[in-house]
Amino acid sequence: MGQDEIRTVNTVCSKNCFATCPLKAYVKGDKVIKVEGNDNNPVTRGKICAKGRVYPEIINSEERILYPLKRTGVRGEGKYEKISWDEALDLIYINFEKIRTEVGPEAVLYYQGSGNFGVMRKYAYSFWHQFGGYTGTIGDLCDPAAEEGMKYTYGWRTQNSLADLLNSKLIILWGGNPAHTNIHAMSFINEAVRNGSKLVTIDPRRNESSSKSTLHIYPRGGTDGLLAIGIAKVLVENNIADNNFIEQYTLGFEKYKEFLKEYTIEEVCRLTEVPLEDLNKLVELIKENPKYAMILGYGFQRYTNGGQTIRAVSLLPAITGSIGEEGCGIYAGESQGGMLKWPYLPEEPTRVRLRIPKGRLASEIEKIDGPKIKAMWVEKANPLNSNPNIGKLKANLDKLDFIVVTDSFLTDTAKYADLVLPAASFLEEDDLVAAYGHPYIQLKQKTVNSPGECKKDREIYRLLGKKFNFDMKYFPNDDLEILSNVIKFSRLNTTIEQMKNKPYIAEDYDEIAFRNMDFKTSSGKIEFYSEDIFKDWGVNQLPVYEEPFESKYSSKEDYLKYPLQLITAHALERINSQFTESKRLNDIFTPVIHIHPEDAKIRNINSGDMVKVYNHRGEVFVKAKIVESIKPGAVNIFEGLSEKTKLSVNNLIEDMITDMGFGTSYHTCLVEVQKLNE
Ligand SMILES: Nc1nc2c(c(=O)[nH]1)N[C@H]1C(S)=C(S)[C@@H](COP(=O)(O)OP(=O)(O)OC[C@H]3O[C@@H](n4cnc5c(=O)[nH]c(N)nc54)[C@H](O)[C@@H]3O)O[C@H]1N2
Ligand SMILES: Nc1nc2c(c(=O)[nH]1)N[C@H]1C(S)=C(S)[C@@H](COP(=O)(O)OP(=O)(O)OC[C@H]3O[C@@H](n4cnc5c(=O)[nH]c(N)nc54)[C@H](O)[C@@H]3O)O[C@H]1N2
Ligand code: SF4
Ligand SMILES: [Mo]
Repeated sequence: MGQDEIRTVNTVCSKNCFATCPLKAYVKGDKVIKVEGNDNNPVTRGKICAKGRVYPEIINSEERILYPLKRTGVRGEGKYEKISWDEALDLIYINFEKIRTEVGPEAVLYYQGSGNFGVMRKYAYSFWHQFGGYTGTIGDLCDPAAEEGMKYTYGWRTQNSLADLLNSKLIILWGGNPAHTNIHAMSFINEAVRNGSKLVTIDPRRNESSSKSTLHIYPRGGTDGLLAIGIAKVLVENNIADNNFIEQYTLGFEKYKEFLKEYTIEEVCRLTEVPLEDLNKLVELIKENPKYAMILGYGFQRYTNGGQTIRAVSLLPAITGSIGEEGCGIYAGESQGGMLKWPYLPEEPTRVRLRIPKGRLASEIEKIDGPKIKAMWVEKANPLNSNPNIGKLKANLDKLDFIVVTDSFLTDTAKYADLVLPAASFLEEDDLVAAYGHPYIQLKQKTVNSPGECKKDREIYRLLGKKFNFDMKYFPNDDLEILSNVIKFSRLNTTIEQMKNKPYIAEDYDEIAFRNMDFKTSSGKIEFYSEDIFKDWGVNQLPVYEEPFESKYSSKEDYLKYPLQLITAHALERINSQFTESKRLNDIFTPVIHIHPEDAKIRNINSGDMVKVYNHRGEVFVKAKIVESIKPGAVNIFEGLSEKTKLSVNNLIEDMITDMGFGTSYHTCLVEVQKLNE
C-alpha cells in the first residue's frame, strides 16, 4: 500500500471508561490521522467522546517518551539520559536480582494501575510468578466498596441492558455523572426522558447529568446511606412495599424493619441536610412507579462508609420488588471480563504478599510487616497523581532503592523513577477488551507500529523473561495467536476473524438482570441482613449509618479550620490522569474549584479569583468558579489534573480506605479555601 493511501482499522478504546467504544482508526503510512466511532456495537451506536477524537494528537504527541530513560537529576526533577534497551534490562536485572537474593522477592512492589484495559494485562504474571513472588496490592482506587457491598446484598453486580432504560417510567441516578463518565448510558437516559420517563438525580452537585431531572436531591457528602434509610423508613411505614416479593426473595426484612425504627426522620433530614419535602417527593415518585431503574454512580462510595452506603441504597429497589423485570433494576456496572481466561499462567509462588491496599499505598509502603519494600515496578499507573496523600507517598517513594515506571509520558510518577521505559500506546497493540458499562467483549486491533523504541508491556516482560532465564513457554510472542488461544481457552463461541467486525456477547446474556431471581448470596436471596458481611469485614449485618471519618461531625476540630467538604469528580476531558497532553482538550478544559455563592461571599471570593485550597496535608492553587449548582459547604475540583498545573488534588486527601473491599475514600476530605493576594 502506498504511503499516501489511507486505510481503516477497527479497534477499541481500552481506557478505563464505562463506554468502551469501538473505534475506526484512519491510518496513513504509520500514523493514525483520525479516529471516529464504529457503529458495529448496538449499545455504543457509533458515538465517541472528545477524548476519542483527540487520540491522533495523543499518540503522535511530541511529549511521548521514545527511548528508555535513566534518571540523572534528583527524584521529581525530571532529568534523564537516553539509554539503550540492553542497558535498561541490565539495570533492572542487577537491581532486582540483588534485592531478590539479599532480601527476598517480596521486597519488590509490583503496582499495576488502570491506564489501559484488556486481557493482555495478565501477561505480567508470566514474569512475576517466575520471579518467585512479589508484594502486590489489594482493593482498588475505583469501586471495590460497591463490588463488595453488592456482593453481600445481591450476590454480584449486574444490570439490565441500557436499552431497557427506555422501558422505565422512573430513573433514579444516584451519585453518578454519565454525561461525563458513561456517554452511552446518558444517551439512553436522555431518550427515556424524551419518551416521558421521569429522572431523579442525587448528588451534592446538580451535576452535568441533571439538567433534565424533575427532582434533584443534594445530600451532604457521605450521608447517602442515611438518606436511603430515611427513604426506606417512609416507604415501609406507609406500606409502599411489595410484601410478596420481600417474602419470597429476600432475607432479614423483619430485622431491617426493626432497625429502621432506630432512626428518626428528623435526624435523617438534619444529618443529610435533605429537606423533608424533597425526601417525600422522592417517596411519592416511587409510590407512583414502584418498579423503577436505579443507576448507581461511583461518587458516593468514595467515603470511609462506602460499602454500607451501597448496601443501604441498593436495598431500596428490593422493598418495592423493583428487580428482575423490564424497566426496573439496579445499574451497578457489569463486565464479561471474568469470561476471559488466561492460558499462560505459571504456578503461583508461595512468596506472593498481597497486602497493600492501593488506597493506603502512601502509608502502607513503609509500614508493611516482613521484608521492607526496596523497589517498585509501576505499570499503567500514575500513583503520584491518582492516589491519595501524594505528599506522604512522595516521601516514602524517595526511600526506595530502585523504581521502574513504564509509561508513554513523563508523568508525575515517572519523574520519581530511576528508570522509565517507553510504553507502546493502546492503539499500537492487539488485545481483547471486556467492557464494564455494556456486555460486549471487543477485539482491539493494532493500528500502527510504535514510534521510536517504544515497547508493549508484554514485550518488555518477554525481554526480562529471557534476561532472567525464566521458562519462555510462558512468554509467547505472537499477539493474535495469544488472543486466539484466550478465545479457545475461555470457550467463547467466536474467532479473531469474526471479532474484527463484530463484538462478542455471550449467548446466554440476558437483557434483564436477575430474571430468574438467582441471587448468589449465601442464602440465595437478597440480603437485608448479612451474616457474611459481619464475618468477612466486621461491619454490622444491617446497613448501619456511620459518619465518614473526616467530616463536620466526626472531626470537629479539623472542621473549624477546614469547613468545606472536597469532592473530586471525574472530568469530561480526562480519563483520570490521562489526556493532559492534548492541547485541544486543554483549550476547552479550565481547571476550577466549584464553590457555592454563600461560601464564596464569606471568603470575599469572586468568580475567576485565584484561590488556595488547603488543609493540614497540602495545598493547591486554582481559579474559583461560583456556581449555584453545588451544595453550600461542598466544593468540587475535577480529579486527574497533573502537577504541571500545580493541581494534584490528591495532595489534599488522606489515604484512608472504605469499610469493605479496600476501596479509596477520596471524598472524605475537609479543606478551606482562601482568596490569594489579599
Ligand atoms: N470522562 C471521563 N469518564 C470516565 C472517567 C474519567 O475520569 N473521565 N473515569 C472512569 C472511571 S475510572 C470511573 S470510576 C467512572 C466514575 O464514574 P462516576 O461515578 O459517574 O463519576 P464520579 O465523578 O466519580 O462520581 C459521580 C458523582 O458523584 C458525586 N458525589 C460525590 N460525593 C457524593 C455523595 O456523597 N453522594 C452522592 N449522591 N453523590 C456524590 C460527584 O459530585 C459526581 O458528580 O468514570 C469512568 N469514566
Ligand atoms: N481525587 C481523586 N482521585 C482519583 C479518583 C477520584 O475520584 N478522586 N478516582 C480514582 C479512580 S476511580 C481511578 S480508576 C484511578 C485511576 O488511576 P490510574 O490507575 O493511575 O490510571 P490513569 O490515570 O488512567 O493512568 C495511569 C497511567 O497509565 C499510563 N498508560 C496508559 N496505557 C498504558 C499502557 O498500555 N502501558 C503502560 N505501561 N502505561 C500505560 C498512562 O499514560 C497514565 O500515565 O484514579 C483515581 N484517582
Ligand atoms: S474515553 Fe470513553 S467515551 Fe471516550 S472514546 Fe474512550 S471509551 Fe469512548
Ligand atoms: Mo475508576
